[in-house]
Formats: sequence, structure tokens, C-alpha cells
Amino acid sequence: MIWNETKECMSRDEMLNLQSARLKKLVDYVYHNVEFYRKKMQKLGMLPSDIKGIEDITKLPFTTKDDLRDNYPFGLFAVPNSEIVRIHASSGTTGKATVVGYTRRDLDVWSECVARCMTMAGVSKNDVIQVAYGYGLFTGGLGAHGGAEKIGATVVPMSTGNSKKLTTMMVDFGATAIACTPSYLLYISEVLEQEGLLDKIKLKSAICGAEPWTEKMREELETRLHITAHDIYGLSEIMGPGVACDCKFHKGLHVCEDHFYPEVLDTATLTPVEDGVLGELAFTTLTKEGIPLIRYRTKDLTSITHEKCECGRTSARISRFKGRVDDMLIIRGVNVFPSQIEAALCEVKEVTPHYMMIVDRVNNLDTLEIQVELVSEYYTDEIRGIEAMTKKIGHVINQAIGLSAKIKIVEPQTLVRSEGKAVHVIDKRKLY
Ligand code: DLL
Repeated sequence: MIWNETKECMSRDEMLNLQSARLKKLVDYVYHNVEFYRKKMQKLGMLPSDIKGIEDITKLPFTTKDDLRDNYPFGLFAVPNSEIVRIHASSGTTGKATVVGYTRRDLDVWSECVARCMTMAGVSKNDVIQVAYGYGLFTGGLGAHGGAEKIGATVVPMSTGNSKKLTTMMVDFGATAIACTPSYLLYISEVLEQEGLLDKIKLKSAICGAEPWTEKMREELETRLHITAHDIYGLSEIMGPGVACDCKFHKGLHVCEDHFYPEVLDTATLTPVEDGVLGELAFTTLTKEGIPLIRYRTKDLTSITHEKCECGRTSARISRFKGRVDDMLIIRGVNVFPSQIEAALCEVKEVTPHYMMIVDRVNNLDTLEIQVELVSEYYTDEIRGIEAMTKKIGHVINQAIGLSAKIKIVEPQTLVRSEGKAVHVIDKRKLY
């Protein structure tokens, strides 16, 4: 069953007409309600009436995370605080938090979008779903919660922080679905195994996102837990989880494009690229009231297709994320994404997919050390065994990234497990 057939299966022309009408309304709305956008448009000599349809979107200026920070906390809100019923914020690693506000209608749209995504992942009112994203200022917990409740599923608001309780309740409550980061699900699968609970669970599907993960990791999680795992995407500035999700065919993530207009941009020229070409994703929120954003640059790297999916949905699909523009490491002149390491390690049965990359600079030369963890049954402290394994993993990594790396094998269960967004890189060069 499709959650919102009218919106997810409309013809391309119908969708473009809807997006055009909504964009015109949005531009008029921000011009009259957000000083930041009025000033930007005035600087460009533009009036709302210059936007005649969605094809004019490229005339509009971009918005960046810095714009949100510079207008901290509420400077980009389009409504008075009396209309705002919820605030979320993301701290990021540096600088001020970016703060977003939702009107009651924004929350309704959000829960509908998450409900669409969870429906794609096979969740229905008959499911018991554990929401194990963090609850709080992070949008993951409350966002997933609202969508699951809208479907009518039985929601267990676990949040993060107590994996043993989570696994016990997974068995006791007969949980059939879980929403959490992929790295946390990997950890949960280990805890289930350690507790001897793997054959006692009823889990069928997982709705994983909030961080980049690979197809290989999806297969790994599906095999470990005998489930289907779905990729849900979103960001707090645009709404939170539920901007896009993949259906059972796993051929890209369906965007809720009646609410969020996607553009994929050439990273150098910032002009839209053709379908299928990798670039930076930008979104325009077509219906948001609290903090509407125009051409928000996500820094996430993906490509887009407008072809109809095998599932029947006609919505635009974005490909699994390669990472973020700012996640890309340049090591000895070679571009490396952490996701390449994850995919490579999933190919080696003797190691777990947990890893840590340590990048440094010695005598003006970049160095890369990758710490990997052996699966317990393959662990040996015999030097020759370790040497052979190091060589094997080094070869696989070299094939994947075109660079040689120092492989450091660590004992089972020693790399830090993550319950939220995993950290995979320590770049010491940034400290110099
Ligand atoms: O991570 C919202 C979210 C919560 C999405 C739960 C999915 C599930 P932020 O904390 O603002 O919001 O971080 C947004 O996380 O720009 C991406 O870089 C990354 N991200 C989110 N989902 C995915 C995904 C939430 N499925 C940032 N694949 C985004 C890759 C993702 N990266």
C-alpha cells in the first residue's frame, strides 16, 4: 500500500505544475515575511513576480548553513514565535547551533513525509517499531516517532543509550521494525548475538539514516538480522528525517518532492547537472511555514533520476549518498571518502565493518592509518597470522582507494561503538 498515492504517483507534468504553484507562493511568502530573503532579492533586483514557475528557480539565490548561523537563533523564521510549536537544533562540530522552528502544519507535513518513508520500508499499523534515534534537539527521534504514530504503528520511544534494554525489549515486545543509525544497528546486532537473542527476535525491517552508509553495509545488516534495511535521508534545516527514502527495490531514495524541490548542482559552477551526474544536493522547501529555505545547499553528494520506479512511484529519486563535500579527504592528492573504506571492509569476512581512519602529516607527507577489528573467531596473536591478515586487508584497501595505508589490527570489541552518528575519521592535519 502506498501512503499518499496522489502525491507519490502523479505524472511529471502534474508534479511540475504543483511545484511551480508552490514555488510562486513560497517566494511571495518569504519576500514579505523574511527580511533576509527580501534583502537578497532586492540586491538582485528581483521581485516575487519574476518567478513564473519552477523553471525560474535558478534565478533565486542559494542559502547556506552559515546564513542560518549568522541569523541565530530565529532570524530566518517567517512567523512570530507564537506560531512556532517546536524547536530543533543541530550543533554540528564547530560554531553556533543551527536552529529550526516548526508550525503545527509543518509538524503535520513532517509526520506525513516520514509516514510515506516508513510505508516504503513496509511498516504498517500492525508493526511494533522501536525508535532508537536520539530524542531531543536532534530531529531523528521525534521525527521518526511522529511518522510511525501517523501510520498507527505501536511506537516504542527507546532513544539511544541503553542497548541491552533495547535488545531485551526487542524480544519481549516482539518488535518488528527499528529506526536508528546504520552504525547503531550494527552494534545492536552484536549485542543481540552476545546475548544469544538473535533467533528470538521478530524484526523485519530497519529504517536507517542520519549518516552515510554503503550498499555493502545494507547487505551486511540484512544478513546479520534477516531483515530488509531501508535508507532514510533528511536534515534538520529542511525538516529532519523523511525528506527521502528507498522503497523495496532499493534503486535510489524517493524524494517527497511535492514538499522539497531537489536540485543537484555541479560542485564547481553550482549550476544544475543532468540526471545521473554526481553533484551537491540543494533543496527548496515548497510548503514550510516556520523556516522556509530557498535553494539550501546540503553539501551532500548524490545524483538524481526522474524515471518512474518499479514500485510505481513517479517521484524523483536520489542515489545513495557518497558522503558530504566536506567529508572528502584529500590524502597525497587522492580524493578518499570514508564510505569507500566501509565498502571494502564489508568484503573481508575476517574483519567487522567497524573502522577508524587516522590521517596525519609526517615530513610533509600525508599518512593514513586504518584501524580495523578482527571478528573474534579469526583473532590470533600469532605474529605471522596478523602479518598475513594485515597484508590482505592492505591490498583490499589499496584496490578500493588507490592509496597504500598502514593497517592496524586491533582486538575484537575495541573500536568505539556508536549509538548515533558514527565518527570514522581523525584528521590530525587540521590541528597543525
Ligand atoms: O541526520 C536527520 C535524520 C535523522 C535523517 C534520522 C535520517 C534519519 P542532521 O543532524 O541535520 O539531520 O544531519 C543531516 O546527515 O546533511 C547528511 O550529511 C547526513 N545524512 C542524513 N541522512 C543520511 C543518509 C539528520 N540516509 C546530515 N545517508 C545530512 C547519508 C545522511 N547521509
